[in-house]
Amino acid sequence: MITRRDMLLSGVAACASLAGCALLSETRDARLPEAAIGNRQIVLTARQRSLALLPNDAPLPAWLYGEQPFPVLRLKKGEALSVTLRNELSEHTSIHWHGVRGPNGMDGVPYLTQLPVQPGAEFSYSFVPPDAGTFFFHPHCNTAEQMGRGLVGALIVEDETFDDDVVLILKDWRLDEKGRFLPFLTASGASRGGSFGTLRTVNGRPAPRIATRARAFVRLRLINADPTRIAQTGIDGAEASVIAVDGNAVAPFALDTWRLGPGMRLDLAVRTQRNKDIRLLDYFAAEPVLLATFDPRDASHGSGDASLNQTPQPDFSGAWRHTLELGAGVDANTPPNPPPIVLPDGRIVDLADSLCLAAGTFWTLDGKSWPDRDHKKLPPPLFSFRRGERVILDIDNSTSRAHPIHIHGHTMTVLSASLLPRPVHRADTVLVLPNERVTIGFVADNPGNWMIHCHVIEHQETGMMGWFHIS
Ligand SMILES: [Cu+2]
Repeated sequence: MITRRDMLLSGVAACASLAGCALLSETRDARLPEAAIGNRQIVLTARQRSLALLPNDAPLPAWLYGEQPFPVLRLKKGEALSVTLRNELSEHTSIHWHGVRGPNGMDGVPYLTQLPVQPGAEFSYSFVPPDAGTFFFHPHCNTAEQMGRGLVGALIVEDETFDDDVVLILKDWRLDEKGRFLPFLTASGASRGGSFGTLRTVNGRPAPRIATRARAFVRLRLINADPTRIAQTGIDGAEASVIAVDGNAVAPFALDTWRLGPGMRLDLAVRTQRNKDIRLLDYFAAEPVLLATFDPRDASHGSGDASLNQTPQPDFSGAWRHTLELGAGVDANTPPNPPPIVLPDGRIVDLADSLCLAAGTFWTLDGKSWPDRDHKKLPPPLFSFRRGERVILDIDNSTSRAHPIHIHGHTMTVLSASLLPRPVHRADTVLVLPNERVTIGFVADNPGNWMIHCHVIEHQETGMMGWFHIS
C-alpha cells in the first residue's frame, strides 16, 4: 500500500536542497513537510522568511530552515545523516541534534563542540544516528530568540513501520495584539517559569485538523519544541498507548496524561475508527486546551501490533553517585581564569560569545551559574569522567519552578522520582518538579564535551547550564 507520506517522500527523493524542493513548500493538511534524507546530502538554509501564522495578521519575520516551519527529516536506522547548514541569518548559529547519541564534533554547541557558523558560512553535519526514535534539532546559541522565531525541525530515525505516522511539533509563538513578535527573553519570565507564548500551535497552526488513516494503528510523535511551556498531554476519543519516551521504546502502557516539558518527546500508538475524531489535549490548565484533532478517513487493514524494540537498562551497580543541585540565585564564585576548551577537532577555544549569554543570571546548576556576558570565558566542566564510567545523579530541585533537565550525547535512565510517578524509562530530558528529587543514571560512554542544562531556554540562558568532559 502506498501512503500519502510515501508519495511525498518519493517526490522529494531527487531534491538536494529543502528550499529548492517544490513539494516541501506545500502541505495539503497540517502535516509537516517531510524529506527522506538517508544516505543523501541535503542543505538546510537558515534564513529569515515571511510567515503568516494567522490569516488577518501581517506576516512575521520568522527564522526558518525551510519555506515553512519545521521540516521533518526522516532516515532509516543505519543510514547516514549528511546535512549542510547554510547560514543566511544576520547572526551566527549551529544545529544541535537533540537526543541523538552522535559524535561530539556533530553536537552543534558553539565553542564547546564546534566554532559557530557565521553569517554567510556553512557547516556540514555528517554521522550515522545510532538509535531509532523521535528527535528534533535546533540552534544552541541565542536559543530563546532563534527557536522563538522558528528554527526547529524534527529528525525521525525509523525502524518499525506503522499504518500511519504523524509528527506533531508543539510550539507557541510570542505575539503582541497586532501579531508582532514580543521579546523572546524577559527578566520577569527568565526569573520565573519563562516567558510564555501567546499563540499555541501544533505544526505551526492553531488547533489543526489532521487527516489520518482509519481502522489503523497510528503513531503520533509528540515533540515539545516550545522554549517554555510544560504541557500535560492526553488523548480524548480513542485508547492511546505510550510506546516511546524521548524516542526510547518502552513496554507499551495506557496513556492517562503525560507531563511533557520543553525538549521532551512522547510517541503514542492510537487505534483509530473511521470518522471518529480523536483530540490531543493539554490538561495542565483548569479547562483542557485543544491542541489538535485527528480525523480518521481512508481505512487501512491495520498491522495490529504497536510494540517497538526496547533497549535493556544498563546496570548501575558501583556507579559514581552525586547530588546535582538545581538552584535559584547567582553564583559569585566562577573562577576568573577557567581552562580553555579543546574542541573535538583539536582547536582550542578560550573566548565565549555574548550571543550565547543572556542578561543577568537567575539560576544555578550544581551551585554554579553559567557565566554572564562579562566573563568572556567558558566555565570549567562540572564533571570529568573516564569513558565507560557509570554515573548516578540525584537531581535535587530546591527551586519553586519545574526544570526539564537535558543531557547531551547520552541516554539516561530515569530511575525514581519523589513526586511525579513515572515508570523506569530511558530519556534524554527529565522533568524535575519544584522541590522534587529525581534519580537518573547513565553510562558515560561517549567521549567529548557535553552539555547538561535546563530546557526552559530562558533558565538555560540565565545560568542553569553546565558541561562535563569524558576522556
Ligand atoms: Cu529550568
